[in-house]
Amino acid sequence: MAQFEEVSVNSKLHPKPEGLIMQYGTAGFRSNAKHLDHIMFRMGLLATLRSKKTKFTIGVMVTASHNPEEDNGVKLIDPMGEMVAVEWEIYATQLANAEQDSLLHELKSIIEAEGIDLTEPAYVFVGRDTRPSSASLSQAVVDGVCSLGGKILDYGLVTTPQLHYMVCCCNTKSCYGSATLEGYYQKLSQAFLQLTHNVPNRTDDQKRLVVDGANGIGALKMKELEPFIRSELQVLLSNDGSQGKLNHLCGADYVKVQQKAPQGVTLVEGERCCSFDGDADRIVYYYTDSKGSFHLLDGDKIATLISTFLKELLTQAELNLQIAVVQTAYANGSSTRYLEDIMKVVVCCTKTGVKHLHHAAQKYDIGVYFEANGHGTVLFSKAAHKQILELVKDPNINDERKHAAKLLENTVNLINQTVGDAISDMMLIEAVLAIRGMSVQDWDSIYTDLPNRQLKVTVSDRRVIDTTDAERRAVTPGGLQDAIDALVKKYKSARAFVRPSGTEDVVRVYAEADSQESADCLAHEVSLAVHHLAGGVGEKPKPLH
Ligand code: NG1
Ligand code: ZN
Repeated sequence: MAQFEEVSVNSKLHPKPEGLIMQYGTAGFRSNAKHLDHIMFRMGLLATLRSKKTKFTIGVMVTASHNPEEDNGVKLIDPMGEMVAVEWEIYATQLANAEQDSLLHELKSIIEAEGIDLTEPAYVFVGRDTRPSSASLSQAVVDGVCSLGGKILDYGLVTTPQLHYMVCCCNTKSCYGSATLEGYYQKLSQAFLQLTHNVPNRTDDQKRLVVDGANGIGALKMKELEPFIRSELQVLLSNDGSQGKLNHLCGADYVKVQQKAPQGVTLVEGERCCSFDGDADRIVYYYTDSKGSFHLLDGDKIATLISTFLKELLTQAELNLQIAVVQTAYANGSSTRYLEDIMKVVVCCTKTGVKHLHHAAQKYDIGVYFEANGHGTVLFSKAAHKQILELVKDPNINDERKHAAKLLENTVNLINQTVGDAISDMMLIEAVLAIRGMSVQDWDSIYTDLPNRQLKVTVSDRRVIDTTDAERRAVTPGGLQDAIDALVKKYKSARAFVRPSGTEDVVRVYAEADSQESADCLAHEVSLAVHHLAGGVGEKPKPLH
């Protein structure tokens, strides 16, 4: 067939370095940008097949999120804006690793296994972040799509969640919104303004927010959004990409892991600040208190704020909908305890990676999911959304119920339900704080985080670590879990676990305990156990103090 001929010719322009093996991981493919050209071309091919198979538009986002600027990556977006189905992750890996002369064979075997009719049309949306390598890599995706006769809409520079949003809008025939940047800003900002504009007594201080754009795409998009929301929120943008390097000493990952303010942000006592990551699908908040201590409000605090707000609204609206919070093993123990014991909310724990949280959240009327690192959103089931809309229109209910229903309706419109979205989450958090008249300190004091520490250990093959129980226990290598259990016993209120990263070639170690010193010691001791029992490479991990 002519199409295969074209694939064959064009793939030679995007050759695979022989022997290079890559895995479609927690967030697609990620590595140094110089290894990715062939991967991009092939993901263009795969997205085209996925579109032909599903008869929907598929998205391809070129980004490496919070990784260093030199890296890049790619992930596929399924029709409703969710991460691509797991079975197709396997095809992605097969296609990516096929040597040049077996690419067509691999492609044909996917077509056959899925019974794909190549005469079906295919539509692919492409987007990219601000990395220097992203423009040429996204062109490689375009080449792949065109080689199989697919049609492209290239959105150019967009945040990851914006591209997810576009895909969902397109495939719902604009029911979710219009598939343009203007449409995205209009929908979200209107919901935000409706939530906030009637809130009494908001001072200028309360309307001000410092935003660290990580020198990335989020900063560009905040500039575009700003005129829409100016009347209710004054955004002070730093790390806007005009000088600094992407994610370098700034951004949500830096702030969360280092537990300190990013470069370029001078903390003023009590002033609310937030940081986006490199593709603006994560957000964390922070402030400094009168003693100059740094306070981080991460994904767990965000989930708590939002779920508490929603639960109150459901009570006021007299709506009987089940709300649940989905977390991962990285959720701070204090947050889980607060949600379960005080808020009486259902909490469930899944494996790391947004797709796991997203799927778990879909099981509830309202599923609030956040990773501790600040990636998250809220999902409303179709039935829940319908009940909210019916209540808003019901002429026979009192003002309090109507008001609560209206707030719920605007919350549904404000949140990007396709995936975690720093811009959308930021506006929802700002709206909730305004409506509830809370300062950032009030929010922070809902519960106190247990001190914690995250470390990385390099091992020769991180796949030797296999886990169970939502990654909270290591099954292999033998003896590792027993060693961790023995170490945890030495400390008060302690917990620790290890898992292989899906985005970096390291093993991650997490520990929490009743003091920072204990958390640090425990994390270090667990790192030593990993180094010793799981094939550590190089020097033994050094103590933190
Ligand atoms: P890995 O590298 O698998 O730990 C990291 C984050 C995930 C997720 C992905 C994708 C932590 C501990 N892990 O995954 O939560 O966000 O990146 O970006 O933050
Ligand atoms: Zn990201």
